[in-house]
Amino acid sequence: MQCDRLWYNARLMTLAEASPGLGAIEDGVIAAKGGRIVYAGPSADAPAGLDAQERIRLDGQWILPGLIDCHTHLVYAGDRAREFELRLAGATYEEIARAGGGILSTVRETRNASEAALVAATLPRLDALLAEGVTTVEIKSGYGLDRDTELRQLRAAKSLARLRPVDVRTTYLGLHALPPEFATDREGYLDLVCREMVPLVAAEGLAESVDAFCERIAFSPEETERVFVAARAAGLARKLHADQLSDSAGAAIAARNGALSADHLEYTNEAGASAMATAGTVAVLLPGAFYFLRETKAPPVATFRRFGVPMAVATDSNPGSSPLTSLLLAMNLAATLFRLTVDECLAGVTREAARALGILDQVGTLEPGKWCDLTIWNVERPAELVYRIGFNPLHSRVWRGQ
Ligand code: DI6
Ligand code: FE
Repeated sequence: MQCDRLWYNARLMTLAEASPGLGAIEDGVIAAKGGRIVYAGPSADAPAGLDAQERIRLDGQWILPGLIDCHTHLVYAGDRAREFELRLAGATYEEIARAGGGILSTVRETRNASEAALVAATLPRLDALLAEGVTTVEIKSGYGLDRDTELRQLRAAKSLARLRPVDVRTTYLGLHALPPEFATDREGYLDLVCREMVPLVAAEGLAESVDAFCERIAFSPEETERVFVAARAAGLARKLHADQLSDSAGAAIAARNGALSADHLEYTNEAGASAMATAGTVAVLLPGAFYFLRETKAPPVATFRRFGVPMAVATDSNPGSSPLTSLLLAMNLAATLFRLTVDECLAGVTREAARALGILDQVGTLEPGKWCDLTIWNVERPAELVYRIGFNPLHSRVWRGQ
């Protein structure tokens, strides 16, 4: 079989579910044609006559699937360094939010930014992720909260995929905070989001999913259900910021609404974890926010394991609670702070992150038929990717076979 490109003399972590562990293969080969994987396995089992226009000999480097950051708020204007200083001086995240700072301060700056300005502000953050091997990134809106700015944020996010070799999955996060012009009219804002915005972003193809911040400082379980009903009617997937700062029954709401994922989950209870397992809802763990807000209650990882809830790891990159643009560091934090195993971390930024975005049939593992998105690492053991702090051993990154 004649292919476009072939990597050999490599070690592979395929992450294929049928394989034991993470599917490690010594002396492996990957071949790509038309951007897709046509073979990934031991060189001894490669189909006879497998050849390629370009043959790349590696030096025993490890090849993993391209990394997937499945929860970010990458597109915004300004920063919140001043709030960071206030928190260092003793103010809490919730106090700052209730005083009109927090998310709403980023909303003010984002409303004043053009689409070009948003793209320009985001590119350095995106490039930081790509430099560590990210090949798919999810990006949420939620810093506009009015019609035009939310659309602008989503368009800016989509346009990043035309500027860089990366797949961008977008999520409409209308229920992130109550915008000031609706401060005395929650019902009016819920109507705008559920009746106008959700159908609009679906019709314009600007988002694949709908998310909400279900929290006592944000939106209630009932309000969350309403936006989920609208999302389902519009044919959009559901995701949820759930149980981050308090137990709001978010995990159960996400599960009940067939959400792809419930994210954060520090305060999730056992019933919520059980419901997630039954629904197949992925637990997206965000240790960057836990660390940066100096939270003390870690998500119930042992309970997720016991019920068989799949776990992903993401940066939650955002200006307020997780100004983090390193998925490698997110893995280290997940291991150190949440006690995830190395294998759970590596699966959490590949296969399980793909599952959390509903694209596991396309990416997330090294298997024939999937996009050939690869990361090639200068490490002796893949555990080094989780173990090191602030060191990037990426040898090269392949997106769609290139
Ligand atoms: N939870 C978070 O951690 C971020 N959004 C959310 O719903 C924080 C966003 C911010 O503070 O700007
Ligand atoms: Fe978030």
